[in-house]
Amino acid sequence: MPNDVTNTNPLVEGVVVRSTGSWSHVKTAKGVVPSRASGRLRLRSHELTNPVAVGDRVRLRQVPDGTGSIMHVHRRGNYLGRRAAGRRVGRMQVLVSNVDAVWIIQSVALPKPNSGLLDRTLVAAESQDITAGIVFNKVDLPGDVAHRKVEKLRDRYSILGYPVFLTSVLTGEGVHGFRQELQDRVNIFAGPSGAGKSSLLNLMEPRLRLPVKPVSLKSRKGRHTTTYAELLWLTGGGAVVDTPGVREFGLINVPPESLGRCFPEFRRYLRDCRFRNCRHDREPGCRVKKAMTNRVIANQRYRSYLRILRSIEAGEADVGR
Ligand SMILES: Nc1nc2c(ncn2[C@@H]2O[C@H](COP(=O)(O)OP(=O)(O)OP(=O)(O)O)[C@@H](O)[C@H]2O)c(=O)[nH]1
Ligand SMILES: [Mg+2]
Ligand SMILES: [Zn+2]
Repeated sequence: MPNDVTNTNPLVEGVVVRSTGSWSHVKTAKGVVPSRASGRLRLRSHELTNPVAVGDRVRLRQVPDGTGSIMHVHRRGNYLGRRAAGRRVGRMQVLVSNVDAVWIIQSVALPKPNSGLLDRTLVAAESQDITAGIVFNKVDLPGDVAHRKVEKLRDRYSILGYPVFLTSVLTGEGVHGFRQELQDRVNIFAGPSGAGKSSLLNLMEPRLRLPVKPVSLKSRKGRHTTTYAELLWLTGGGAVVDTPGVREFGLINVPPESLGRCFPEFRRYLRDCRFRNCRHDREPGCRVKKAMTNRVIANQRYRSYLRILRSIEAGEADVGR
């Protein structure tokens, strides 16, 4: 914390466009100001690992050395957040705030699709009423089995109303249609490392020159090339937040009784369950379960729901221990 911050330094409004640990870049009317959260702000936000996230609208005090001290974060319209991993478990890591659309980018292979990660990210978006969509990238890669799997996934999710794009950075297939969806919105690219989030952005906006790295052939996983979240402007309007790849997406701030609402295909049945607080698990008279038995709700999605429910219930039990 710079000690030359005084009340006489000017206050400026801005938007956080990059977040790297303790430093945030804030775009103001006078340019980008590297800034840190004020001590008071850091103290007050003990339940977050990052009191300031990309997308936040903030008020900062300018310091003569050209940096800023973030005094206030304006109320977030929404956020995409996950349970922080490691020692900070139990706290929330906000990946981005004030977004219009979350895009979950996965790949046909290298790394292969992960529907658990997909469903969890969708739940995080749904819990905040953020529009979500899915991209399966690298359709140029060979492999009949992999392609059939992706086609099944496309059908499973597009029937729920999620836009699904099949793209290739190598051939350009599908990229134009996807690019149109991004226009004039603030978007976030989320997904596992190596799926091609930064590559897609480079293809759409070559001037960005974001670093990309080949997937490890040994582990068949990405190498965590993007190391911080950054808001990047699109030509003609709109923006994308490129994020570091995630291995897992722990949910936080999603109470077990509201998880069903985060599954769009469950919603029409929720009112008809016998019990108002039905968790659609072992309760008698559960309409969601009946719809699953009647194959109106996909078995995979219901199983995914149960897995997420169990993990949230286990997380709940952690509290106060
Ligand atoms: N064959 C093929 N390779 C691709 C495609 N898109 C990206 N790649 C390759 O996949 C690797 C990983 O791409 P990145 O763009 O770094 O992936 P990322 O999702 O940004 O990864 P992180 O930053 O680690 O989260 C690079 O070697 C890319 O060249 C594609 O459509 N087809
Ligand atoms: Mg990247
Ligand atoms: Zn039920």
